[in-house]
Amino acid sequence: MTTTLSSARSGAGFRPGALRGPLAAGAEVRLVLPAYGRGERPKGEAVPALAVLGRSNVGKSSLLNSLLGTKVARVSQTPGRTQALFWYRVGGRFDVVDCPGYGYAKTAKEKRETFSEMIEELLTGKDTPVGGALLLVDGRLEPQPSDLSMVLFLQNSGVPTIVAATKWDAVKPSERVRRRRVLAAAYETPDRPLLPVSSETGEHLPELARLLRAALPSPSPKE
Ligand SMILES: Nc1nc2c(ncn2[C@@H]2O[C@H](COP(=O)(O)OP(=O)(O)OP(=O)(O)O)[C@@H](O)[C@H]2O)c(=O)[nH]1
Ligand SMILES: [Mg+2]
Repeated sequence: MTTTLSSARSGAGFRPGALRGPLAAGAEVRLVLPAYGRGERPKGEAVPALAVLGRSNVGKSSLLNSLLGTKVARVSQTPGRTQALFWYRVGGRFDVVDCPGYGYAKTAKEKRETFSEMIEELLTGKDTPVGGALLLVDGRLEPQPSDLSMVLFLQNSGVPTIVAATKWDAVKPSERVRRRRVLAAAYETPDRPLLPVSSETGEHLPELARLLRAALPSPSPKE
């Protein structure tokens, strides 16, 4: 299944490179593969990939939609919405992979295990090793054990990682300084930046897009 989303981009009010969709910056975004099983990869020549990771319901699909400026990924109030690894190709240059969330107990055990094997293979596998990870943590909450395990796993696997604290619009201005300090103490290192973001208001999305683009390997000369 391949869905072309150029039609969504050409809607009224779309301005290439504007705040809307700062990661896509006007490029075409296509769903190239929903992967349901281990080892599934988009056909053809591989391009660098960014994995979008985080607990169920943290706001991965929403953030992707805001970063790409499309309604490409399905969003839900119910956790466990994303049930495959969705590979989106941006301008034919790089892939962004929307992953199923971890930590949702109601997803069947077998499915959870398959997802977690698929994510591990995506992050550490030999074919198409991922270029980097965007790890989302809930900006409203104290650091969660599953997120701390994930960040350790990424670190031990040598996957370059950017952490985004989501739903920042829902953190009271009076709590932001303390919250940010706590999150930074848990996740931020000189090599691993942390940015508080909101898909609702667009706060810090241009900065996040810049960091993500910088994390991608530069195109080879033939491009
Ligand atoms: N206030 C606020 N709510 C948000 C934000 N981003 C997402 N949400 C809400 O959080 C819920 C989950 O969003 P999703 O984007 O589906 O989360 P997900 O991480 O993709 O979830 P799974 O696919 O189930 O793992 C939805 O009700 C969103 O409207 C945000 O920036 N601010
Ligand atoms: Mg999702």
